[in-house]
Amino acid sequence: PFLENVILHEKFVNGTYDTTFIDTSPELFVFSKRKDRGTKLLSFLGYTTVNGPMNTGMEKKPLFPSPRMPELPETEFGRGTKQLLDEKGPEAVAEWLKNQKEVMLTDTTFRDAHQSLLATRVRSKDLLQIAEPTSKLLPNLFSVEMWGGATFDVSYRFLRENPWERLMQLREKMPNVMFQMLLRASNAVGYKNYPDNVIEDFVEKSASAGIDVFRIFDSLNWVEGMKLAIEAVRKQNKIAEASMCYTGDIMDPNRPKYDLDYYVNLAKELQAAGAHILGIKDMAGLLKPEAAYKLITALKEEISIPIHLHTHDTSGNGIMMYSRAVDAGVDAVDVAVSSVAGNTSQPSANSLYYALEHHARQPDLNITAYEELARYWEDVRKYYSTFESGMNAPHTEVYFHEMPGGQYSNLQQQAKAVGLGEQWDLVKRMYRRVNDMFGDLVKVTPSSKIVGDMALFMVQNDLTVDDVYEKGESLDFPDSVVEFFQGHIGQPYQGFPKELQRIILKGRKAIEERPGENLKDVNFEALKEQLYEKLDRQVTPFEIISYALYPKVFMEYQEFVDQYGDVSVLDTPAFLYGLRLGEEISVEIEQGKTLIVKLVSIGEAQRDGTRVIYFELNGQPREVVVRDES
Ligand code: 3PY
Ligand code: ZN
Repeated sequence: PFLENVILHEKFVNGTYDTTFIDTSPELFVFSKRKDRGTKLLSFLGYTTVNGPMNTGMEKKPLFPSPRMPELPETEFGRGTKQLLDEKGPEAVAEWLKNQKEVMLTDTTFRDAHQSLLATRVRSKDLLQIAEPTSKLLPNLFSVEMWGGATFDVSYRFLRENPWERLMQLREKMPNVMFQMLLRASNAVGYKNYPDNVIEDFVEKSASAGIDVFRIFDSLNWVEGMKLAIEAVRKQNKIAEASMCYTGDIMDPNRPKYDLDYYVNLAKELQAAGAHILGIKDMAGLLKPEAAYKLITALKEEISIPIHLHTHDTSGNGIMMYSRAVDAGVDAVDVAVSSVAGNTSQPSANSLYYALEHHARQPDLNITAYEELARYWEDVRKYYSTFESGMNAPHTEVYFHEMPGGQYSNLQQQAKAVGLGEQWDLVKRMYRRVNDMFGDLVKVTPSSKIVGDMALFMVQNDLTVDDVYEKGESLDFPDSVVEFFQGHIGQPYQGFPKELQRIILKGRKAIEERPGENLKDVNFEALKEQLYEKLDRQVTPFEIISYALYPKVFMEYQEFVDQYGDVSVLDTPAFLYGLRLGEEISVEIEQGKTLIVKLVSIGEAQRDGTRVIYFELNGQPREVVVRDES
């Protein structure tokens, strides 16, 4: 904020400052609060105009047509599963689900689809605009998955918006269908184990802000690590969908670790732990059609709760797999609107509808509505093209590397960032080798990140598996790998490979108990005081839990808002690319209050790395100084 104050200072901008400038300008230390909302927004627009969507420099802003909106029926919201849950409770919903003849659908467009295709970058504005049509056109959905996973972190970190506001605003616009989130059990929406009372509080806040179905998983399928989260959800009278993550191949006799018995036993344990619904989380899309048939058939015989199946369509076999799962009696499956479906995302709702035509269990949905929603998403997806992974055809190699749909583009970015972009194929092969070396793991956030970190480490340092065993004593392994072998994210099925554990830990202590048992409860009152001091204002309970989960990310977000204001009001092209020369946009900063912003010109780069950007704000000339990061 100090730099921003300095470079926006009139004397500085006009070049009339001298060496006493800082000493004689106390206003420099009155941080950005004095800036009005218009100036803040111009500073942001100037910055993003100059630095582009990835902070890699000015990019030519493409012309985006306004997204095509579906025709909105002039009807009330149809009654949906939300009403059923609120009136009758979670057991009744589970019973109802089991009794449906048709396969029920969860639409993941608002969460996993864009987490998997667009690095989770879809902004609230684009979700809110289509929320009411979605809710009115698709009242028969089982649920809408719209939160959790990476959406929490990315909202604050990259989109600079408040994830709680997203949840609450969507809730207002979608009152009839249950909202679903992905909860990483004791890792909540983060990458590490949190103290028990943080998990309990986070679940309570999420439920009160609008979440109905919690899909809970542990990244090692360690039931011990899931029980607390399951209990916390049950306490809120919401639906605990405890999930087992699918890895390996139950049909492959050479891969006996994760066989049919393994999953059946796991499902029974989850049922006993209090699951209302069993989730099967096929996060990489490894479940093949005949395996799905066999798995669901066996589970239907062995457990009494309904089964909800999630997959990623990376291989291109998603629809065929769902078709076999439907034959075997799966109760619900996850799909996305067709234009953001397929590849690393979920299978297409539209395709499944037609694939099951004349099948007794064809989903009951308004296909015309889905086609209209697909047009909207086709247009919105273009905004975010810079975040696409480049995978645009079926990718059966996933059966080999087993990387989750949500990780693929992420790890690819990470590889590029450390200069391994050209060696991506090698990184993928190494990912599998690391998996095997680590004892064949379930790979999903955060265990997938640990495997990815190790793979990058080995490729970067030109190491083979033998090297790790032979030279391991002198290698400085990534922190996430060390913590994993210490047991800090839980215990893998059949334990750690002992010799490797010894090499990696170098005498550090490993635990076998639940990590949460060793973590002291967070003192929320003390956190509240701390935040009050830091922010100099009253804080909400939602802010306190966000700070408990992501202290650094949360504080950076606050600093950002201090400096630039609420940028969630901008349309996405302006948010990502800024303005074209001469372009004029209107921004509604609050109801009834609109700013008209025009970009007039961009000054030359200064020696200090800044530029002056000339705007018109409501017809008045205004200029801001921004840092050119390129
Ligand atoms: C997440 O944890 O974010 C996932 O989507 C895992 O598949
Ligand atoms: Zn997923």
